[in-house]
Amino acid sequence: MGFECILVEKKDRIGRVTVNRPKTLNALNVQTVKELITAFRDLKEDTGIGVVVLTGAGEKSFVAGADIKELMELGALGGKAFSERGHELCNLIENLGKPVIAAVNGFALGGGCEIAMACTLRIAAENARLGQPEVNLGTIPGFGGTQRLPRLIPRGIAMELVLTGRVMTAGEALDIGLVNKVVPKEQFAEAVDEMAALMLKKPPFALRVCMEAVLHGTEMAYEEGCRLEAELFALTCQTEDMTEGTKAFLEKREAAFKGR
Ligand code: CO8
Repeated sequence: MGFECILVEKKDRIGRVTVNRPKTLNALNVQTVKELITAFRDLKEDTGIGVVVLTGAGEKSFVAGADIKELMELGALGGKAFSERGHELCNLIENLGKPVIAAVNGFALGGGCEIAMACTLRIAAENARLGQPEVNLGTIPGFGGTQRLPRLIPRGIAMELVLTGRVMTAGEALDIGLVNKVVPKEQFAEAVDEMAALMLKKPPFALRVCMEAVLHGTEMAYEEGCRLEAELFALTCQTEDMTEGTKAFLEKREAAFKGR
């Protein structure tokens, strides 16, 4: 696949996607969003890939938001289409069926913070800065930020962040639960790989249904969520990997999962 704005690498069951527009701090133009959708659709279908890592090129930025030059010229119809494309991408990432780690290596602002929130979890380098500064441009988060932020962190804090556009340090993002971990820059790549390796060892179907239960179950009434959990639990009981996992425990050995 020939891409202009992103890099995709597949190795050792990890798909690595890098937004590659360092001159604009990896801002998302229409082309980048289009390419990300193509890449993530492929990674979803690729059964050889167990975990995906999303990051930004260069030392300074994950994604500094939508490309402000393009935003200026969108108009109402263009704005709606761009926002819908952003939603399509974020929903695709969120429902990929395999863990997606946002390796937040710098600025994750506006659409950048929103894409990071659509990922399964977020590891931030110490220099990362996160926030929803759209209000400073006279607009609002348009890639799901008004919806995902208050689902991830307390609503009052989410409201403050979108109303003030305040940019947070990685440490503050950790304190409010927006990121899972903050790591010194020198250990960042290693920490991301460690997290990917941890999840690659797990049975992929169990990972998939865990994510489904959390993502969809928490959007339902409590009883319905529990029903969904019971159905998904029952499905795992029919897998070879569950037979292997339980057997390995009783035989006091490490399980050898086969993804079946
Ligand atoms: N878009 C386009 N170019 C950008 C962007 C961006 N989002 N961010 C940075 N750049 C460019 C700068 O213009 C600059 O270019 P040049 O060298 O040609 O002047 C280059 O990247 C380097 O940036 P700075 O010189 O500003 O670097 P600093 O280290 O001084 O500052 C900041 C870094 C703080 C990240 C600063 O660049 C900044 O504030 N950027 C904008 C952040 C922002 O507001 N993001 C939100 C954008 S809006 C959005 O994401 C909405 C999403 C939903 C859209 C819905 C569609 C309808």
